[in-house]
Amino acid sequence: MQKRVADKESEETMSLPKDFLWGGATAANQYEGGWNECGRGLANVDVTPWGPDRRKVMSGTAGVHSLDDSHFYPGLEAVDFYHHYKEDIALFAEMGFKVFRMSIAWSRIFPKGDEEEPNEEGLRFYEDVFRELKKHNIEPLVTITHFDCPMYLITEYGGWKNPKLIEFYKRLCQVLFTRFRPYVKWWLTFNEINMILHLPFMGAGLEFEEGEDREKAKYLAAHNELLASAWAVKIGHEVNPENMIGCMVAAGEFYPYSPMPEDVFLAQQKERENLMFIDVQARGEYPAYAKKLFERMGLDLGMTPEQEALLKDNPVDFISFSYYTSRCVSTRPDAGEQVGNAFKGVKNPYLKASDWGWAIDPLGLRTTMNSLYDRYQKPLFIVENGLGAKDVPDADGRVQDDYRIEYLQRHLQAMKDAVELDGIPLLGYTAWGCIDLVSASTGEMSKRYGFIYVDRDDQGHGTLKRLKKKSFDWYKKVIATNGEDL
Ligand code: BGP
Repeated sequence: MQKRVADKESEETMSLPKDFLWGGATAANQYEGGWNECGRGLANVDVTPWGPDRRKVMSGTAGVHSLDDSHFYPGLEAVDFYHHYKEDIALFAEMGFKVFRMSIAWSRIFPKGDEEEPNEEGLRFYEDVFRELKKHNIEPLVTITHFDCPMYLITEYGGWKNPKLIEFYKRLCQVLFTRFRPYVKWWLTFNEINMILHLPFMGAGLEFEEGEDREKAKYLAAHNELLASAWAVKIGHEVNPENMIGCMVAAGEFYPYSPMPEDVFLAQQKERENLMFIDVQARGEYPAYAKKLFERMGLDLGMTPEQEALLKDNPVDFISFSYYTSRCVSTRPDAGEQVGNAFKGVKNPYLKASDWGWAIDPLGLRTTMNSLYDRYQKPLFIVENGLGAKDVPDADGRVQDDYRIEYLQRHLQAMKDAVELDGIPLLGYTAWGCIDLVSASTGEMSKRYGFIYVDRDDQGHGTLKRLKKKSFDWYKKVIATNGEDL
């Protein structure tokens, strides 16, 4: 008897939990399309062009407010989930998804952002999607905002710099939590909230004026989002105590390029930039180093005792994150080629990289999970991970994406090691861009992540037909065996 109990225990500790949430992740702005349907208003993501100007616009240094430019495709139509959701959800169900991550387009619910009443047609669209998911026993995991802000809130109010946006966001949350209570239990407040420091137009609708102190503006906007996030947790728990509400950060370790103490220190500073966000969302207060930084910057957040209590009393239920790569940093200008995207770093000589220069580092995922759990002791959820690649269908229309399978196998093994050998409580795993969608960094279709190929190119040509890639069958098997057979 004693032995049977011991065997059972080791069986349980040696595999992923039975209710592990396997699935895939998307975002409205990159997937949904239907940008001008059912009364949806214009959003920052609609006026972020692809091509050479994209970076400038995303970082808030080139204001664009109208659509008089053909460069805006393909974000506007994306891959048209708006009209294909039934077909897509059936494919996710075929793979065995337990969970599907998606986001709400804020301007579909409040077209300008500051209205008193929501747009019923927009609510109905998401209700239909949730019903369809329910039919297939798939839990929605909903990101309230994923790089998404109504354009009117930017032009009239200045984006998240303005604390009025907290009120508008609260209204959005109240509507979503109440209306979708029968369908949605899993929520994320802001996608990659730390991205605000790197891509402030995408992350917070920020545009900078000549001579404006950008650092101050970014941290102020971040503070407003952090307060809004705490409100979301509070409102979400009041509406339904069963709700599980998480924060979401762009994670990935910063490695010192060398053992030079200056490099080690720099890596720690970079790490702290990200941890500051989770500290507020999970522990309810800014870390001491952030308070000192604000002092040096001359930034007064004007925090009231009520706001302090709001943050303290409403920590998130779990910590979710995206993980694609680790970064290597150095203080030495001659340390090597600069690589990476929003987070720039030095090329890591020990790692291969994707076609976009993102270092492939499966063990880094396990390190990241350990670091996060050591610091916060909250359950984790991996809500983005995957390999962006230029997939080309063969003569039979099949994408033989063995490279993607290999990337995912190695990352899932590292994830399992973190759970099974390090004891990390992990709620689930949603592979990014489970169906091909528009890339956030390039605005193009040709950087693909999916298990499902979508016939659409960077110029907007293509039938939008969905085709299963080789990785589709592989992921189906992974889910069916609860990750035993990678
Ligand atoms: C994250 C975003 C996603 C997604 C992903 C992949 O930063 O949350 O929206 O796009 O990165 O990045 P990319 O599309 O640039 O390859």
